[in-house]
Amino acid sequence: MNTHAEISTTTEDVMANAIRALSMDAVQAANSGHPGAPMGMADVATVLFNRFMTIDPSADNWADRDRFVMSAGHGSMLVYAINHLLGYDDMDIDQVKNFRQMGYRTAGHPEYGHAKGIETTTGPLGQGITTAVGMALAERMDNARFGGDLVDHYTYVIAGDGCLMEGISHEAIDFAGHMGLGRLVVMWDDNNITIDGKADLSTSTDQAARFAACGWHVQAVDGHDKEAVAAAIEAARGDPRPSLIACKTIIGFGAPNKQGTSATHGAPLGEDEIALTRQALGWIHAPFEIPGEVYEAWQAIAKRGQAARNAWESRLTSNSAKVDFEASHGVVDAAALRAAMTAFRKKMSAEAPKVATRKASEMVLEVVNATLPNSVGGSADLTGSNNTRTSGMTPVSRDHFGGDYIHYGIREHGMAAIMNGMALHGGFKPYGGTFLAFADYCRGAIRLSALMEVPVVYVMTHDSIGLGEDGPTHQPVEHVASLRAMPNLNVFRPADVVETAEAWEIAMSDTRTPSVLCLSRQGLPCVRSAHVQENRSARGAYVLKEAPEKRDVTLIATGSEVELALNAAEALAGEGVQAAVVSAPCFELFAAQDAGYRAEVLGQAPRVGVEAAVQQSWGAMLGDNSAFVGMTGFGASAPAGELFRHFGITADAVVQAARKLIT
Ligand SMILES: Cc1ncc(C[n+]2csc(CCOP(=O)(O)OP(=O)(O)O)c2C)c(N)n1
Repeated sequence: MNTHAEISTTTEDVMANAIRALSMDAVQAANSGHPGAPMGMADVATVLFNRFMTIDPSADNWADRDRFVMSAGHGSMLVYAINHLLGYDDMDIDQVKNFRQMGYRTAGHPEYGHAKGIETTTGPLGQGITTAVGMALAERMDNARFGGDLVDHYTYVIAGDGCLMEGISHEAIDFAGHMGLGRLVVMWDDNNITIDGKADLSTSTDQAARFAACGWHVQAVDGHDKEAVAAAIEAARGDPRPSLIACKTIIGFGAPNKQGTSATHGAPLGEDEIALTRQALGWIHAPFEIPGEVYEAWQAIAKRGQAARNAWESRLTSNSAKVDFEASHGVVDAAALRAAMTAFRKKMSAEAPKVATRKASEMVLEVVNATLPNSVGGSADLTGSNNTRTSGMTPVSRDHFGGDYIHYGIREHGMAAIMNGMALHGGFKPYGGTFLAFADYCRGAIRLSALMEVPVVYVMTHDSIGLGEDGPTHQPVEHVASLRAMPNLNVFRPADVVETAEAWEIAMSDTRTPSVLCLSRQGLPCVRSAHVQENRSARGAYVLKEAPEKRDVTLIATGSEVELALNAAEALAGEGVQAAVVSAPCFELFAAQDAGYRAEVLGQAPRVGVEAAVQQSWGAMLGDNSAFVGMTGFGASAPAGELFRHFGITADAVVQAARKLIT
C-alpha cells in the first residue's frame, strides 16, 4: 500500500490550493455555491487522495475501489475540483466553469449518476455519513464472502458540523460502532461554523466523547497540518474500530478577510476577496487555469489506482469465485426470479390461503431468498411483525459478516440510508422493514433512493386501521398518498398472497426504482385463485372481476379493500347492478401503461374508489363521476373489524356509494 514517505508537502500545498482556486472561482462564476468547506478541507482531502485513496478514474465502477463520500454535500466543488484534477473523462474544465448550470454534471450538490466518482447523492445533511456506513458494512460482508484478495477497501467520509448535528448521524455512528466497521474513516470538518454563525450557537456536544461512547476510535488533528492528518489516517486505517478524525480547520482557508466566518459558507467570496486570496495563497494563475505539474501530481494518484486495479483484475481472473463475484455485483437474475415466482403463484392460487399480506410476504421471501444469493434482509427491530427473516438467514454481526440478516435496531432512518449505501456499494440486494406509519421516519433516505434510482425494497407492514388496537399513532392514514407523491417510487399495496408475490418479483428485479410494499397485519383471502402466467400487478391495475354485462359502475380497490369491493360487487349483482372490480396494487405502474389499456381497465361507467386511507392520490383513478370510500382523519384504538365499521369502510358503504352514483 502507498505510504506518505516520498510525498513532498510543497507539492501537496499546491495540489490543495488548486482545489481552493477552482472552488472559489466556480462559485464566483455561478454566483452561488459554497466555497468555505472545500477551501477549509482542501488540505485534508489532498492528503487523503494523495497518500491513501485507491481509485481508478478510467474504471470508476471498479468493485474494490476505496469509496469517498462528501457528506457535507454543499461543499460539492471539492468533489468536482478533485475529480477534474484526477482526470475523470466526464469532468473537463468546462464542467467546472459551468458549475450549477443547466445541462452540466456539476449540480449544486453532488448527484449520484450525474458524474463518475460520485458515490452517492449528498446535500441533505446526515445522509452521506449514514449511506457510507452502509457501504462500509457491505465491504465487510462482501469481504466475508469473497476474501481479501477481491474485497479490501476503505470508506472515507468528510462530514461537517451539520452532518453530526442531524439526528440520523447518531443512528449511523451507533450502528457503525456496534458493528465494528473498522474500514470506515470519518473526517469531521471541525470548523465551528454553520450558516447562522458559530456552531456553538446551537450545540455543545463533545463529539469526541460521543463517538468514543459509541465504540469509535477517535483522534483530533490540525486539519491544515498535512503530516498530522496523514498520521491520523494511517492510525485510523490500522484500528479495528470505525474512526473519527476531528480535523480542526478554518472555513474558507486562504480568504484573508472572510476565512473563519460564516460569510464563506454559502456565498461567493467576491472579486476583491478572491484577488486577495490568490495573493495570500501564492496562486498566481488565472481562473480555471491549472499548471501542468499540478495536473501531473493529481494524475499520479489516478495512475497508482490504475495499477492497483490491474493487479486486482489479475487476481479476479485467477480466483475460483470469479463467476459468483461478478454475478453478485451484477443485476439480479430476473429470469430465475420470474420462474420461481410463477411456480410459487401457481401453487398459491391452487391452495388459496387466507393470510395477512405480511405473512404472505414472508412466504414469498422464502422463495426470493432461496433464488437470489445476495438478498440481505433486515428490520428496524420489528422482525417478528414485519416477517422479514426467512429460514436459514443468520444475523450479521461484527463477528459474522457472512450473515444475511441485519438487525438495524430502532433506527428507521438509518436503516433506509444504510440500505442505500449497501445497494450503491454493490454485491447486495437489500430489503428492510418497519411499520408503514414510520415510513416518515425513513423518508429522507427513501427520497434519495428514488432520486438516485437505487432499487432498495421497503417492507412496510401494518398498513392501515386494519392493524387495530395499537391505535392512531400506529395506523397509517396519509402515508400511502404521501409515498405515491414521490417521483420514481413504486408503492405496492397487494390484495393477497398472489399479488404479494407479483410485487416482490417486480421490486427485486427492478434496476432503477425503489419499492415500498404496504402489507396488512390482518388476514386477507386469496382473490387470485385462478392462476395466470402473467404478472398482472406489473400493469399496476387490472380488471379482477368483469361485470357480466355492460358496466354500471367500476369499483377500484387496493390491498385489504379488494375483498370489500368484491363483496360489494356481489351484493350489487343481486340488485341487478353491473359492477366490475379493479384491483390496483401499484398506481405508478398503472400510470405508465398506455392510454388504451388504462381506459379499458377504468371503463366509462362511474367509479368508486376504496382504500382505508385518505383520498389524496386517487384523482387520476377516479375522474369526475366518482365516489371514494376511505379515511378522512386519524384512526382509533379498537379491534380492526370494529374500526372498519366505525369509519364506514365496508362493503355496504361501497354498495351505497355505487347506488348513489348511478341513480
Ligand atoms: C437536512 C438539511 N438541513 C439543512 C440544510 C441546509 N444547510 C446546508 S449547509 C448547512 C450548515 C452546515 O454547516 P456545516 O456542516 O458546519 O458546514 P460548513 O459551514 O462547515 O460548510 C445547512 C443548515 C441541508 N442541506 N440539509
